[in-house]
Amino acid sequence: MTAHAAWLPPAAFAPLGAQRTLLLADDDGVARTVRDEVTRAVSAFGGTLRTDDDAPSLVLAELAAAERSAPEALPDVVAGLLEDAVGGGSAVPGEAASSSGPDAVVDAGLEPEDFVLARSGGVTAVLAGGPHGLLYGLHEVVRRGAGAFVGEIAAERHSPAQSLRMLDHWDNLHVHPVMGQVERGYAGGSIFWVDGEPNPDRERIAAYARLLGSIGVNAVAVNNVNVGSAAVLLTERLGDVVDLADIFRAHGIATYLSVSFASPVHLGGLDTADPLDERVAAWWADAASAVYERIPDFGGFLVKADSEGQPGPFTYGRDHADGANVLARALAPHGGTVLWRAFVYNHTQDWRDRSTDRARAAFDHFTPLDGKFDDNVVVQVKHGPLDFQVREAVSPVLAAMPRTRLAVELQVTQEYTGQQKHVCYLGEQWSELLGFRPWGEAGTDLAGIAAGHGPGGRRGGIAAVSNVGTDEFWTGHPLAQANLYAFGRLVWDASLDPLAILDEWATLTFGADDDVRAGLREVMAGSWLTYEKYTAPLGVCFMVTPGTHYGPSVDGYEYSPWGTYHFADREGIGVDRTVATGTGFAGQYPEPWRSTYESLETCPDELLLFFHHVPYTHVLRSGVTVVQHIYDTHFEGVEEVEARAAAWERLEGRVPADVDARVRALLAEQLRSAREWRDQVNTSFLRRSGIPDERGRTIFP
Ligand code: GCV
Repeated sequence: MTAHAAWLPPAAFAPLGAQRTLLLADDDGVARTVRDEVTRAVSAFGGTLRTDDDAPSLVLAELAAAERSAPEALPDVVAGLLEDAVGGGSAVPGEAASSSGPDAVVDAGLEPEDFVLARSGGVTAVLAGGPHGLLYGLHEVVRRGAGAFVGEIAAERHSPAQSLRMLDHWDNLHVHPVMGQVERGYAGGSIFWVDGEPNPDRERIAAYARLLGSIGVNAVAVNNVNVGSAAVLLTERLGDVVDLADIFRAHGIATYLSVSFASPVHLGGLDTADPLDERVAAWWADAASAVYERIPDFGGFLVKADSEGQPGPFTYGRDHADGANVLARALAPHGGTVLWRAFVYNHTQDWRDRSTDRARAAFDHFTPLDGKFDDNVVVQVKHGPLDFQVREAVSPVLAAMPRTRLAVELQVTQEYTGQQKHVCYLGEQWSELLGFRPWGEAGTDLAGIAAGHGPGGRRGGIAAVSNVGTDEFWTGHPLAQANLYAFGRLVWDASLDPLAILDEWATLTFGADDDVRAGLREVMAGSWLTYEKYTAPLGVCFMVTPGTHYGPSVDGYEYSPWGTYHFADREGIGVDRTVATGTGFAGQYPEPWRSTYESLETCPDELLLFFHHVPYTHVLRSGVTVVQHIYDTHFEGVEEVEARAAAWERLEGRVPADVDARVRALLAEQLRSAREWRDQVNTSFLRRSGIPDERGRTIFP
């Protein structure tokens, strides 16, 4: 295995590895993983590890005695499970039980994924509610570096905000003739399969699982939602899934499978996949039982149905609740979950028909079904109503199904954000999205809805499409590793500052070097907004090359069956999605956003063309006209890429040479591509509008 260490290089473990650690945990499962991590760290950096899984209460009593007679004999770090640790009195040696200490913090009980971190009297303590919490606590200590071993840390309780923190792989068993092996993958082949067979490099998969476990990801769907020939993973190739589940389990990650809704026909030989047919229900129940026999902690199924050609319940005149529930009932006896995607729209639409608006589709299909999904169904909703655009409105479905468990779907793979050739740090985009409050300031935000704090109190989670592949840097662009890292951290706690996450990633990956950290901020912070500047303006979306989705094509989707248009003519541009005169999409939001988006006066500039068709001379809230904004942002976007590339050059010699070489080559491509975007978009709107750039810069009339 020749993969880059990403954010877990040995050096990241140096501060922990120099300590004397006492670990009170079993030697199996996820706890074993923790033990292995600490063992590796102490053997590399001169510390010691004492483990005790027999009688933790005795160990703690012994420690308490040592604290009185020989404090120097105390370990520097004590980590263990709450159940083991509390028996011996104070949960943290060096600290007498008090109303504000860890004992008080844990009194409320810890869930299996929770942990408490504290430091007192020279001892750093991690107490977890279960092995998963212990793993997350270990990595919190690693992230803090030397800071975890100085001074005092008042007991902090850490719990994941989301119970489902998932990555979806769009990996195919074989190389697809158009999509490649990983659909919308920009980092080489699948790490799970090579030429249709399981990847023999199990170490590589284990290294990936380790990276995910360290950032708190706890679920992975291993194959593409466009299931194709991988449908057999549910039956004759189940062994592949068993092997992957064994690897992921050790890192606290449950394995899910994307399944084809037509499996009862294609795999089961039935003449129908009608979800209300008893034979179909029985087939799914048998298939699920067979999976659980071999993978008792299997997560469940992920389903793309009636979407972009995938089979689904519409074929049988059934709705999506019928479809999801037949799978849910097969999984329910085993504790499994169905993740049912809401990405359902007509992809064979007629561009001449202006009444159909793709943005409306998920809401129109799904909200009438609110309350009809079984308890073990989570409806997974893309963050926007279209398709992971660099800027689009937030999906109104997320505010409209209080009786349904909802998961927000993000895209770590950079399909529409530079395809891992462009630097585009997405932590800032996700932070903004997850913080969006559909009911205004007083209501909860998207992260809160997913976490079960919405009006119906139903818990879903957050999922995202993974960006890794067989590339030596995992993600093609080495800096795209930060997106994977930020996903895990924000899904654990969406209130974290995305730039602090960026710094954290930089420190773990490149070491505690202030100049490198500052340099990486210059290259990466705000790069999502830079990308927005030189691509499609003001929320208009989809000016990309059809098919590949890379590079500019102003009218690429203008006359297409996929239903993504901008309606630009010589007078103006934008999609009228108002209730008053347009498609009515703005009416799918609750107040205050319904009115905010409906009105030209209040619609935020960055989404103006998503909601309104306006003349090029329309003056934005920023004070400039639409067409001048297009010119300005496209020139600025390229200048910003130039500045970011220059900032990277200043890091020469401070980052490893292989990373430097790859990033430089990609920055050159980003610059080329950004210039192409600038010139095509500016020229296109100069030619259409006939309005020159106020500042007379070079455009190509
Ligand atoms: C897996 C977009 C992508 C498709 C992808 C689809 C989806 O349309 O271009 O490649 O298919 O989203 O999310 O299902």
